[in-house]
Amino acid sequence: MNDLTTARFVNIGERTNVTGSARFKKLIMADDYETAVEVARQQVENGAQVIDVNMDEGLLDAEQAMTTFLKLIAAEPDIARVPVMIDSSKWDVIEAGVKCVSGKPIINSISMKEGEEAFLDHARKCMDYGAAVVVMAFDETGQADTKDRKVEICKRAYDLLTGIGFPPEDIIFDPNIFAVATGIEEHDRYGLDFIEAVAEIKASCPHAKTSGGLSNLSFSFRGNETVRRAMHSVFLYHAIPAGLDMAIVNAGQLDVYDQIDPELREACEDVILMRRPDATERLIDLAESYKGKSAADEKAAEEWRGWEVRRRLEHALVKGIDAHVVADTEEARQQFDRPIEVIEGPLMDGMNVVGDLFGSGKMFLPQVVKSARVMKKAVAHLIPFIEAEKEAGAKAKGKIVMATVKGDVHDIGKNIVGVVLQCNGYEVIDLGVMVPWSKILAAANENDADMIGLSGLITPSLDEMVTVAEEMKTAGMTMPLLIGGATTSKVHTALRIDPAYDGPVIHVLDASRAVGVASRLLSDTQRDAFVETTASDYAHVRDARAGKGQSELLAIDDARANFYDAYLSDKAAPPLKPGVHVFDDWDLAELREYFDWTPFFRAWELHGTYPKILEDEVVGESARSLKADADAMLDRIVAEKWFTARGVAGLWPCARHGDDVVLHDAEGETHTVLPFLRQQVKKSRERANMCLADFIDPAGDWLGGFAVGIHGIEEHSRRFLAEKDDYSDILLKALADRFAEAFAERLHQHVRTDLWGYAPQEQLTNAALIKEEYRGIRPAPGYPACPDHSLKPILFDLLDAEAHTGISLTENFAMYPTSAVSGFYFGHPEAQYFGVARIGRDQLEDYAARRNVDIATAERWLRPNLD
Ligand code: B12
Repeated sequence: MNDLTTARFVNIGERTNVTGSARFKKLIMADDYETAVEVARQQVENGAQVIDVNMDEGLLDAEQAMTTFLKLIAAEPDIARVPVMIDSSKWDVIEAGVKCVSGKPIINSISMKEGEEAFLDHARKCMDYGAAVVVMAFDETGQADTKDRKVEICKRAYDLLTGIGFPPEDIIFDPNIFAVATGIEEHDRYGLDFIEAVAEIKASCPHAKTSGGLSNLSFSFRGNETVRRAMHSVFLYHAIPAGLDMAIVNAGQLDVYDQIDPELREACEDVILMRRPDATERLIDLAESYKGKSAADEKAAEEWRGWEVRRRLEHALVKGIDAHVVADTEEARQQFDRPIEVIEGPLMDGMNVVGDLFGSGKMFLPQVVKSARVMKKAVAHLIPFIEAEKEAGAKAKGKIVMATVKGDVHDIGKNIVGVVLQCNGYEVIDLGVMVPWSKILAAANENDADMIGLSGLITPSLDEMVTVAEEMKTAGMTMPLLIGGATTSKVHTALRIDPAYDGPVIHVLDASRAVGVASRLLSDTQRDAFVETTASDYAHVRDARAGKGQSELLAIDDARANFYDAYLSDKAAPPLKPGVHVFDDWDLAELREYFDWTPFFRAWELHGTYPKILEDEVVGESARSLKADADAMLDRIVAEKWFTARGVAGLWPCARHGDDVVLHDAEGETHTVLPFLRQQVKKSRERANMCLADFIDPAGDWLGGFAVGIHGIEEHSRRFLAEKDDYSDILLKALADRFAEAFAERLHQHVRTDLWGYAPQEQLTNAALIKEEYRGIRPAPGYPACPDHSLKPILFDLLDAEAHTGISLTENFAMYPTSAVSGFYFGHPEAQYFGVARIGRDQLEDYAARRNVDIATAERWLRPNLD
């Protein structure tokens, strides 16, 4: 498995299935939906990108259980962000489920079991729901077991489906993974047949996807977790390159291929690939010795210091140990004729090992960034010698100019990608943040760059990226343009950026994929095919968008009529301390106690929930080491007061006027209008078209606002960069972000218990705060419930935020310092988060009038909600 082949692979969470998980079944049977929802949350946190929900249990009312559960998870933003796979053998259950899902659902499954007519009837209904569909390789004569049957049935289904206009990219074939090593000879080919069938199906059914339920494979080894995990990993190792796009799997329970005991790995491979007649017997024998045994522990010995210097350098790079690197580099320099040979020889060899380990998922991001630090220190030691000899420096694989676009201030993601590319031998020219297009183009030309990489965190940056692409076109450039950052997406890149430029445009999801993309773009043999495939993929995304009916929208008046009818007599009492409150220097030691660590690990591409992630079998070691480094830096940040946490909170009287909330000062003389947006997507029965204004009483109420920012990173960032220590620089910024979020959490608590005071007795643990078990919400401009960033200047005026906190706004409404959060406080007990999603032209025009701006400006502000 390498990064290119695993890059597209999608894990489907399997634990919310009553037929596959005894625990989930028990929870549903006991009506304990609250804990059942937590199972879904854990799946997502453990990396599931889709969750499969199945309620097919004889003693259950499956339809009712499905709808209850789906409605509950739809209300949880961190679960609802991943698509749901509605899994049932009963069509009624599927139809009931589909109605409860607001995003694009995946139906699991339909088949030709009852003939073509029923198959097409179900397929048409799936199309009506805009759903993707899993098609089981099952026909009138039964389930496909051989490769030929799998291919034949899928091909036939594909022709039938595309014949009725079913979008091919919404078809997911499941060619049935069956148990192997059962002792029955006919089962021996099952693994290999599946893998081979996947390759053929992908070749003969363009744009269709393939999937499978992985746990069946190892059914014969129930109770022997080590062997089951090894079998699953080995199977995916071969099936993904063959074209398997997704699988229903417990993502947290996969082993890293290379870390499986080689004897076991070979035995699993023999069985899955049917490499020898006695494969099953041998695996069964071997399996005995793994019962109850956990993965072997490798002890890192200090003996490496005794190795020869080349090996020592490689070890230091792979392990990220910088303690002896300058001495070792010097020793190597003396052994070589020219200093450059140390870079091109042992150091690059070591970095290639790092690159390979990372690319194949055997090493994790924090370790790679530490390796880069070792490399940079070694190179820094050699540079004066290279210059003294007037030698040319080491030749890079390629040159990339990178920048965070104008109006945006975030750079963690860009910096991580930069480090990873440098580790792999690319020269990165980093222009920093808030970079206008003219500077990006000039730098690319002056440096004769091979490609440009753009980064952005907030939605206004998307338009800025289109501008860069347009200007590159005007300038007649043809070099590839890479697009990345939290707010970017393949769809936006395909719809808006790609058409604006004639050269290749590639969306890169994360750091792990950046090297694969860069190396393909610079490869003589792979470039053309890669560029062509990506371009046709994006063209396909555009066609699919153009042809596909999007979810139906209500007229804005009808959406308003279906507003959320909050029980207004429950509204919070007037605040104990109204007005604006300034906090110049909140105690950092206290804020540290309010950290939510999970996003910190996610920023380092370590997926899982804190604190469980520390014990995770795959990433636990990496997570523990990262946490230890973070704690050590935190001790210094607090003791030496590196940061200053400045914030402001305000509470004002207000009233709802339609979708606006109008705030007035104490005398009722001046008014500030806060216009909010309303959901317009047509809802299934009983669900409201929400708008934040719905939580405010038209007869008079209160609303709050806040802004918090962490000052002081620059000095330390400069110091780390001067020391060639990107690792500490990224750590510093990631911790500053944690402080910003912790401050937002702590200030909100202070507002609830003291300033507004509607929850004076509230006593919640940090875990409960992270789960938002308190009353009231604090939506931030840019977040899904109020997606318009342009509300920030209004909020900042109300709070006099710039004067009170030193936070300023860029032309695209990003806040500086970067680690900053601002938003509103709603105190009503029913106030909740939701996503505004797509809105209609009528609301756009209405909004422009309410904001007193022209349509083009409103369009620019609301663009992400108009597509
Ligand atoms: C943590 C977080 C924050 C942190 C810090 C953000 C940061 N430094 O990354 C804090 C708390 C400060 C924050 C603040 C805000 N945030 Co915020 N935040 C997040 C969150 C939860 C995770 C972001 C993260 O971890 N980044 C970690 C880095 C490593 O990832 P990354 O930047 O995406 O980079 C990776 C890839 O994208 C890629 N990549 C990045 N750049 C490049 C460049 C190239 C060339 C390539 C090839 C690849 C590449 O590789 C990187 C490494 O793998 C996201 C939601 C989410 N799940 O993404 C929201 C999110 C990014 N935030 C959002 C918003 C709105 C805000 C605020 C405006 C809210 C507010 N009103 O206060 C502010 C803005 C702050 C400011 N200064 O202006 C929105 C942005 C979308 C939008 N609607 O605009 C998001 C998507 C949440 C959402 N669903 O609405 N946020």
